[in-house]
Amino acid sequence: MMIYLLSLGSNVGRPEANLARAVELLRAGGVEVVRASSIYRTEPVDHPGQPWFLNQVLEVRTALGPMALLDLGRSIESALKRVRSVVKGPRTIDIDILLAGSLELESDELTIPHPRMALRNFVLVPLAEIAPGAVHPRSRKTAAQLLQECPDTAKVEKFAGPF
Ligand code: PH2
Ligand code: MG
Ligand code: MG
Repeated sequence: MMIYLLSLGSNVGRPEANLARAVELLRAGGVEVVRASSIYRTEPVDHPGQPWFLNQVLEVRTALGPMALLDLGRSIESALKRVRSVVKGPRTIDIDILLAGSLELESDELTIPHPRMALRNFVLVPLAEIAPGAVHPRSRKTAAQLLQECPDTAKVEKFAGPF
């Protein structure tokens, strides 16, 4: 079994329902949700002028390897009718793999740890809520440390939870 930390984000349609549906579809795909963070309302980064997001982080346990989990995430993104029109633009659901224990992986399709996770409050706030001691294998810093040192100034507000 593998433990992963996943980041979910949505800012199109009904974001809260999209997050819930994504969790349901992950479970149906053989993924056990161990912990779910609160849901946060977050100011968009990288591509301003789009609606604010809802973001959540999940700690999950599954027999799926990283590529199989990536495929499941993509199939859920398709099921929720994600349209890739603008890079880093609005989406019904985005499912990103942040961490997979001490695993480091770099391929054309997938990089673990997620290359931008340490730069984003919308990732680090929910991550540090449920897994403050999770270690980033490259920097060897914990999620709590990464959050303290994060230069991002985009706003992150509690929307719902803790669950
Ligand atoms: N995702 C992005 C780009 N910008 N901003 C917020 N607040 N939340 C996101 O999930 C997000 C983003 C690309 O994946
Ligand atoms: Mg993303
Ligand atoms: Mg993504």
